[in-house]
Amino acid sequence: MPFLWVWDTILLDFRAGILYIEVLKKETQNPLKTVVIGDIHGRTTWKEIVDREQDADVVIFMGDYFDSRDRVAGAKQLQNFLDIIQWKLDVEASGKTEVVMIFGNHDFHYMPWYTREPYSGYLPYMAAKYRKALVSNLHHLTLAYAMGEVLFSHAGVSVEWLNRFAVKPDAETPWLRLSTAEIAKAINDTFAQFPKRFDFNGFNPFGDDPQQSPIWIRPWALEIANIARLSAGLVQVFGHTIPKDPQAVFQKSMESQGHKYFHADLLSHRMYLVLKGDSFSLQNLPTDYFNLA
Ligand SMILES: [Mn+2]
Repeated sequence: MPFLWVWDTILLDFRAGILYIEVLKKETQNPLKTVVIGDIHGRTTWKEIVDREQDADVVIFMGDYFDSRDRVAGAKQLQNFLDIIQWKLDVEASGKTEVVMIFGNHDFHYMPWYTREPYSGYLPYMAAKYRKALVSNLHHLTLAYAMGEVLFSHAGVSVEWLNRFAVKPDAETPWLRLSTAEIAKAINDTFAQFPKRFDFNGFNPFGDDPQQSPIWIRPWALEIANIARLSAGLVQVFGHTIPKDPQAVFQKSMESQGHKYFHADLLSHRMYLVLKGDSFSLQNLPTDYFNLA
């Protein structure tokens, strides 16, 4: 029955056509929305962001929950961290939003294994309380998070640090050939087994050193370390370093021909990043007239 066969095929193709268009429509109309919140440092600005962005599918905190830059009292910093944890538990229980909390260098010096000199903002009289809060909530924190080809970490991931310090699934495969998810897993496995490998290393006092760790490296060192040595499609999002001119830095990231690097330490500018599908945008919070610096 050639006619029916042809008819059937057309119908099937037609059905497949409709299905394809529908799937495509769904993806372009309602892509995954990810909201990226910069380094906290005791600030409650994250509450304004999550209030505005209630349709977010994923909310990512870039770390550094402690060590205020604007004299937020220690007890308030602690409460703010616990508020973030509680909010994470609440929205995750609702099933609508996934919350990712990245671990930063200003959280690292309160951990039990840390034996070196603490750095700026450290509060000795709060250290035991912060340590307890961090240790008991460590399962909520992560060093690296992969979403497709986008890799989130506090400061950025350098292949030089990976080569020297990371627990690698197999020694034969170069990092260039590993997926973003495999890189994130290697980083998190390293933290679970050898947390001290995230310590400050290298010679530049500011951290601008290509072998510096994912909680310490600065953008310049990160970019030069990775050229042609990590997958060209990799996009990295990091906090840790406040860009002076967020708009200009964002524009430069958008126009980059190689790896793309997005700066997300934007809370002090009252800004944050949104990733919808695979397109990034820079968002402004309304001016806070009660707290103008
Ligand atoms: Mn930092």
